[in-house]
Amino acid sequence: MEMSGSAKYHKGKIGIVVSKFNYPITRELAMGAAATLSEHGVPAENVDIIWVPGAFEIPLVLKKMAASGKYAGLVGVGAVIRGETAHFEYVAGEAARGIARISLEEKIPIAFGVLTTENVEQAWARAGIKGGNKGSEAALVVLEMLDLFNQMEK
Ligand code: INI
Repeated sequence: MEMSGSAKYHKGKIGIVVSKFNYPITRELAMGAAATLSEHGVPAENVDIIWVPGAFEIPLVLKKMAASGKYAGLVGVGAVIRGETAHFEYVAGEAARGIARISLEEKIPIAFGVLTTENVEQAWARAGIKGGNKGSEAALVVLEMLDLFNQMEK
């Protein structure tokens, strides 16, 4: 995904909430997110990574982190794979709805880095093995949104 290239870190902590379900795909997404934050100058001590059981649990932990007031922005990463579950729609839908709602409620950027794919091959293709890493893209979106908020305050 092309970004402005201007995204840079300003202040505050960034949290990454990552689901264990479909590990090690989700590990690659979380590492992609953390690497991108580091590349853009976010010090490692300002990045918290928290593991949750599945994508369904991501919003609750994001909510607690956002409500703590300690975080400038958050990233939720996970992998929901249709081929392996009958309740794909519920898990993916609740993760997306929950993340969107918390971002609006708490007024901080929270990027949706949860893969929703038909099969494991598609998930790996979006986890950085063949190029794009959705966790990395999600982290960049948070930095770009923080830049935007900074501009809007001027
Ligand atoms: N959680 C995922 O993150 N990805 C999945 O593909 C998935 N599947 O296949 O079911 C999944 N299920 C677990 C779910 O997120 C919750 O942990 C569980 O329903 C308990 O609340």
